[in-house]
Amino acid sequence: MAGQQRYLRYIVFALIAIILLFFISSSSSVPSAQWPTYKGDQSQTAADPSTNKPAAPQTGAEKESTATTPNTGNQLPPATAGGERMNATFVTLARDSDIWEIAESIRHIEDRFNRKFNYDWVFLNDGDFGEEFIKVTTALVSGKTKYGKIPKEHWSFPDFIDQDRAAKVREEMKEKKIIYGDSVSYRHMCRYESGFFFRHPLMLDYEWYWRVEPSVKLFCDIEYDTFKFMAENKKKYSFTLSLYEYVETIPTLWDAVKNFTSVYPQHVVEGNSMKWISEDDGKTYNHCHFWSNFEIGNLNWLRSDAYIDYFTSLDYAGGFFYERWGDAPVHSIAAALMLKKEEIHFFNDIAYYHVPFTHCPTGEEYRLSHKCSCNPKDNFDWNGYSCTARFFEVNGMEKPAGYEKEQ
Ligand SMILES: Nc1nc2c(ncn2[C@@H]2O[C@H](COP(=O)(O)OP(=O)(O)OP(=O)(O)O)[C@@H](O)[C@H]2O)c(=O)[nH]1
Ligand SMILES: [Mg+2]
Repeated sequence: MAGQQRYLRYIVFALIAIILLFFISSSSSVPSAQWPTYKGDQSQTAADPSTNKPAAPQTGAEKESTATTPNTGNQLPPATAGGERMNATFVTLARDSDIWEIAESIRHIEDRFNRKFNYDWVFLNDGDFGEEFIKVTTALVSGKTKYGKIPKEHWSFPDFIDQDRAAKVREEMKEKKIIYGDSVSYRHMCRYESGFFFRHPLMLDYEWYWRVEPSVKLFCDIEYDTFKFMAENKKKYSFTLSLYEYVETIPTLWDAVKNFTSVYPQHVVEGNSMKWISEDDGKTYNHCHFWSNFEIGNLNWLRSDAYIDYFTSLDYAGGFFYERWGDAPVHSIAAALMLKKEEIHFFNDIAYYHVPFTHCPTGEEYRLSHKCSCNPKDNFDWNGYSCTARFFEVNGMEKPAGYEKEQ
């Protein structure tokens, strides 16, 4: 019995010794007072307690010597560009359910451009935006955010449309497997983007817009104010990608355009880009269009009598519902006929992606100095299905150096 008690005593002593050794070793290497004080949420930057300012980012050498997670924090001073701002806004048409795809687009635009310029962002919807959509997008945008509901009369069948005829067309297009051919909402969307977004009360405050869609990407830093560039260089409309439209979606669009130009010849300007959209001086349309999911443009031009007459005339022709006219050819034909050639700008320096096409700037020097992450091999510009080479030719512009390698 006495032997057992002795063993028990040894075991208790050994345990106490191990616990003491553990405490001594863990407190001797890092004095507890050196740990930064964290306030609240763990994602917050560790603050310098004397100034309450975020800790400065560490240099590479410091990182190596401390062997702790780099403490760059999320409160770096704002990298705001100086100078005047233009009267401009981003604009996005979206459903509440597009929230995360829009969040991705905003993050790209903010990181590459808007964190320096802090332009506003208008969100438009035929339905309602929920609390989460508003909370998330407001947190992501560095400018003011505004949310607008589209009035019913801008997102419904006009009374001059024969709904049975429109329904029959949708059935036929479904059978022919034409993309979005059977969709009613897609048609309202195309009509809205063609003729109404720039007249929404929230948009009336602005002169310039940059259109953004869900899940788009920017691949290069943009170091200057693109809106100011447009104004200073007398540009009214711009693009990054161009291509040929699906013929089946616009069989009579060109007839409607010709009808418009015969009624309103005064709206067609001299020195326009007819050559870009027609190979035979306007007899037929070659289906070239600017890809309008990206646009930086002038709202006053879209609100002008010329454009409104154009849209109204096309609307009465019925092709938004009896065919499936897209806002891309509608905007593009308007820009090509009602703007002077020099008023349309190709942004080679805005590296852009919307499924399935990429515009990756031609020219390695530019790509490196602007931290571009796109693969030049993905650049669509010099592909046979793009209309951008034709744009260069029609405008007498020299193609960027190195374009041959990307063909
Ligand atoms: N509020 C609202 N927005 C819509 C609706 N349909 C499309 N949109 C928006 O309109 C824009 C164009 O629609 P998309 O679905 O992207 O059309 P798309 O670019 O031709 O086709 P994708 O290849 O699918 O992107 C996007 O900004 C959409 O979020 C709709 O029914 N309601
Ligand atoms: Mg899209």
